[in-house]
Amino acid sequence: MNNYFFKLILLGDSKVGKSNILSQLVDHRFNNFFFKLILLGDSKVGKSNILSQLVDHRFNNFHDTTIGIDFNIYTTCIDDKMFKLQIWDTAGNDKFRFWIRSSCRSIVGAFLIYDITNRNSFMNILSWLSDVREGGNNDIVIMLVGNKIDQEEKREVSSDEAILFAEQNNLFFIETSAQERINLEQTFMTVVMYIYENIKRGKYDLSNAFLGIKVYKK
Ligand SMILES: Nc1nc2c(ncn2[C@@H]2O[C@H](COP(=O)(O)OP(=O)(O)O)[C@@H](O)[C@H]2O)c(=O)[nH]1
Ligand SMILES: [Mg+2]
Repeated sequence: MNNYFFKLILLGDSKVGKSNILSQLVDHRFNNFFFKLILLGDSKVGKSNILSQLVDHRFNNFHDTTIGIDFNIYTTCIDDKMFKLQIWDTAGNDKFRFWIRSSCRSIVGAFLIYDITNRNSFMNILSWLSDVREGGNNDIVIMLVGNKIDQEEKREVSSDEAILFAEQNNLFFIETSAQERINLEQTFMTVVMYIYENIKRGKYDLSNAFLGIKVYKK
């Protein structure tokens, strides 16, 4: 439980040490990989709660409007490797759309989230997808996420329909409940493992600063 939330920014020339100041402040652990990911989707589909449940096991019954764009850090382990995920949470309204679109530029993975009890939020996935495909790099890994499966009786989007959409658009697909903490780790692990496999297969040009991946050498 936090009493206050302050939003601060680090500014300065490239290579003055901004990122290192932040990572040493937030976590002192050694990481092997750093991935930059983004959560997209209409307002109120549950993006901020998916992130806060994943990172802090915290669920908020009220919709707390995300200010523009925000991020949280989640650290996970596969085999003997540490992965630091910087996960960007966005406000789903049009006021911030330009900002969100330009943020997609340096992202390696995106989660397109809709609310299974709100058909409109599913219909809008197509425009979130075009933001990612137009703004992001070609190799971006994308997962379609149907949230709020604890509200089965109010469901407006069938799993079959979403699976078909995911297949047609070459997306991973999963259904979650932020409230009940269902499938949250699996959602992120699926994408992280796929990116990790791509790195091992040499699919990425790791010298590209806009790739959204950093590989740390010991
Ligand atoms: N029943 C249910 N409600 C949820 C779930 N996830 C989020 N909510 C609720 O949906 C509303 C919007 O959630 P929020 O995370 O702020 O959505 P955002 O605008 O996409 O960040 C809040 O009232 C949450 O309590 C879920 O998995 N199940
Ligand atoms: Mg939010």
